[in-house]
Amino acid sequence: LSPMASEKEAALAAVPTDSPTIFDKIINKEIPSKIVYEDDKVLAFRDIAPQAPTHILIIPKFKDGLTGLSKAEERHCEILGHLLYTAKLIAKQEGLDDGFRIVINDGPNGCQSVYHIHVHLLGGRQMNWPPG
Ligand code: IU
Repeated sequence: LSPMASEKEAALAAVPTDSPTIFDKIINKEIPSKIVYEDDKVLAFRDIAPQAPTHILIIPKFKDGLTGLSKAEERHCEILGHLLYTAKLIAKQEGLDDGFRIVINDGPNGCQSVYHIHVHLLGGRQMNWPPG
């Protein structure tokens, strides 16, 4: 299986849940990750299966029901904006001056495998469109 196929399989096997996920363990530093940015609201770390030279996940420290974008409520607008603004700051920090890609996978069709909202920041190579 290509890495992309196995990620799709992981996504299709994932059960949407509001329970804690592996990302809570990363936030609590119970399991190690390569953290590139952190403040009181968000954490950003390198994806363990990078799909580009730069592949970083940006997540809220407090999920607050935001398992995925499809669960967003008006109260989440501030954290959603903060996640995107953080992506921009990290893109700059990573030297992605020629551009980058932001992805939020949602649900089985979107290939979401971890039910704690996360923004993918991908860069360092030419991206393609349409996506797979
Ligand atoms: P997705 O949008 O839910 O498909 O993305 C989940 C990502 O989390 C995926 O790119 C994984 O490689 C990544 N990831 C990780 O970085 N660390 C982990 O312990 C696990 C998944 I599980």
